[in-house]
Amino acid sequence: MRVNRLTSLMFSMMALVLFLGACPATAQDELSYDQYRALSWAASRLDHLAAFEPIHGEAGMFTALGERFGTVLVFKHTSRGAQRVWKSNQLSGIPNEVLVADLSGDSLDDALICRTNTGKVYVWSLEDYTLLWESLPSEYRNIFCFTTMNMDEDRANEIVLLADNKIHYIDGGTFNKEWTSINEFQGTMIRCGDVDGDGQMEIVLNSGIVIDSVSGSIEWEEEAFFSTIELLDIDGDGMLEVLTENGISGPIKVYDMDYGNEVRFQ
Ligand SMILES: [Ca+2]
Ligand SMILES: [Ca+2]
Ligand SMILES: [Ca+2]
Ligand SMILES: [Ca+2]
Repeated sequence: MRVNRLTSLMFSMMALVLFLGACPATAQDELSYDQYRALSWAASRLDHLAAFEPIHGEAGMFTALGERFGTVLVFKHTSRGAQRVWKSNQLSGIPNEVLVADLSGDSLDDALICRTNTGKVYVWSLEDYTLLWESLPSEYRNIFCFTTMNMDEDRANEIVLLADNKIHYIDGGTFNKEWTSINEFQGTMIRCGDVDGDGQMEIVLNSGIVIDSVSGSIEWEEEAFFSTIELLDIDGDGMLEVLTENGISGPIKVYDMDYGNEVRFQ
């Protein structure tokens, strides 16, 4: 009787050990708030660094770094430190920007995207870092900036590029080029959103141009944008404002495009 009880206790303990071993994340791996904030902060400030949550809900956080010797690296960060988990093949050119994005359109990040100084775009799966797509070597000479947004009817988000002075949409599911603007534009930062509340997407460039996403015609021009732009509904009216500031210092300007004016908060 006593032996039986001992045996069942041993089995229970073995089951507990197996159960704990099967749990991939332990509370000890979770980043502290300060660690999490430091990573998020650096990733939001640096074009060459992108941060993303583990896609299967494990503890910690990942960063992707486009380094100047021509590769992209992925690190896993937990409270115990950082560990390199992936390195790309040698890319054509030096990374200018890395982005983590949802291309499938289900609001979950699934892709790591990089543009290089030789006009190449690379897309890797966040699941296993397999190369999903790369642009042809001679397709673009210069990519000035890029972003992702759903620009058309299908669910997949598009990669939106300003390359060789034209705007291009690349479908995030098929990687077919779906649209190229006829007009030429300049800019070093690009954002997409419905900034005038008409239900249609606009493209905003930091050169101060707001472009209709269907016709490619200029809807609004303002020479006084600064180097950095972001689109955000800052006043809660349900419409995006254009927030612009210099990369280093100086004031911020907020533009309300449905009035076509800078906003002065009262
Ligand atoms: Ca997705
Ligand atoms: Ca789409
Ligand atoms: Ca609009
Ligand atoms: Ca607003």
